[in-house]
Amino acid sequence: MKYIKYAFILSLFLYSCSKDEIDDITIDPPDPPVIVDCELDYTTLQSSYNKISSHYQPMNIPFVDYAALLNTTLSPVGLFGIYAASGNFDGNSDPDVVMVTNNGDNPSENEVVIALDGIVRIAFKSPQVGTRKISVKDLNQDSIDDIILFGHGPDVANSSGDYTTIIYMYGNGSYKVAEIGSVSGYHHTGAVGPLGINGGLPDVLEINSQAFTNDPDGFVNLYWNNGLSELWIQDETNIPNHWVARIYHSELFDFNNDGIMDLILGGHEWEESWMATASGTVQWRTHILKGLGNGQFDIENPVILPSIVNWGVITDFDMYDLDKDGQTEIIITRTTGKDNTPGIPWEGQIYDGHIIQILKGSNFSWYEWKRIEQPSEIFSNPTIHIEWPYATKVYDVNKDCLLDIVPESDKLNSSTYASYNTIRGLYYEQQENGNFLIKYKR
Ligand SMILES: [Ca+2]
Ligand SMILES: [Ca+2]
Ligand SMILES: [Ca+2]
Ligand SMILES: [Ca+2]
Repeated sequence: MKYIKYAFILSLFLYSCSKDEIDDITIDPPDPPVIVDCELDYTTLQSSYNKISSHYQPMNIPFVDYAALLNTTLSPVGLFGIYAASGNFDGNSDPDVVMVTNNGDNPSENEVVIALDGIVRIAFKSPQVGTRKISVKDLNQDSIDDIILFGHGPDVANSSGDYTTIIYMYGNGSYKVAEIGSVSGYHHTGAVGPLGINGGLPDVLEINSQAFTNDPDGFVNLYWNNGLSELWIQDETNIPNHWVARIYHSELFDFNNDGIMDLILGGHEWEESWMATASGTVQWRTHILKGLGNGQFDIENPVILPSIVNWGVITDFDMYDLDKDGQTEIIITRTTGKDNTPGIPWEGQIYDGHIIQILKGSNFSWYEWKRIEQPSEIFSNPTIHIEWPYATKVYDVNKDCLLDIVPESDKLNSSTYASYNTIRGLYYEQQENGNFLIKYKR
């Protein structure tokens, strides 16, 4: 009886409504099925041995506005850059970030700033004049990442250089800064991983690309980890100083899964006339040196990787199985460069734009699989050039569990850097068919 009464009242109500109002109260179609985001576990993307290399960075997060974290505004004029790396610097599962400013115009203002769980907690004057690479690895086996700074000092010929420096992080926001390098040098790059000197602990390899001038018979330095004592012993590899005269980027990675770290190297991929008469071989080609263990590498048989004409400046290496076929791909980030170009941004000539080259292969046999081309406006827009992506990130941006490629730079990430507004959020989104599409995360 009660229901009949309600039905009667409802029918009166419906009768009193116009047709439009009746449409308004019709029942909506059922919701489309909810698509659940796919969450990649970044710790599963590398083999257990390659997790001991500083290439392994499961806490990487893209699109961080480093300039905003530092409360600074980047300028298109002058020599100021922010170098950054992610890690676990406080022992919890939220990503932390370390930033080091490299102010070529006023190096005394360089600082190290560490944000824990997104909040700036540590800031101090940088011990380096020209930090150029930050590696992250737990060096003292306390399950908290430590920070390794490679610096080249003033970015000039015959540079006074920088000492390789470690920032030990102790988890409660406390830290210790230690210069481990015994040689101040033009360390544009370096890498951290077990070199087989003292068991499986990560060692530090620093690459001084100017060392061949004052130490032409010398070899690339390494520092082996004496473990929990945080003591470092200087040693050397068998890589001659001349060999790395044009090497500005490097990573340790076991390409052939033999449990010995191999070394991928690149920088300026062109031959200059002086090299022909140099007292040692300058290996200007992008290449892999097979690791032989005990800090030694197979110099006699470098694995030469495919070059790209006029895109000869290497800015980053990444190794991931992008297409889930069980084989690692090598992702090489490049910007423009060739012989006889001025060393400043020069439209279309040097340090202008980027290209992502992806190699397929296995062990020590590699071929170019594909190139990812930048949006055309990067080349046509004269205000976008030198801020090349020095830290490309491989990351699943759109949460479909396919790895995407994010070409990052301090300026591209900075919301206040107006000249880059049109390309901010740029990434290359992997599709099911293995192609990468230009996309923008807004
Ligand atoms: Ca954290
Ligand atoms: Ca540690
Ligand atoms: Ca190997
Ligand atoms: Ca693959």
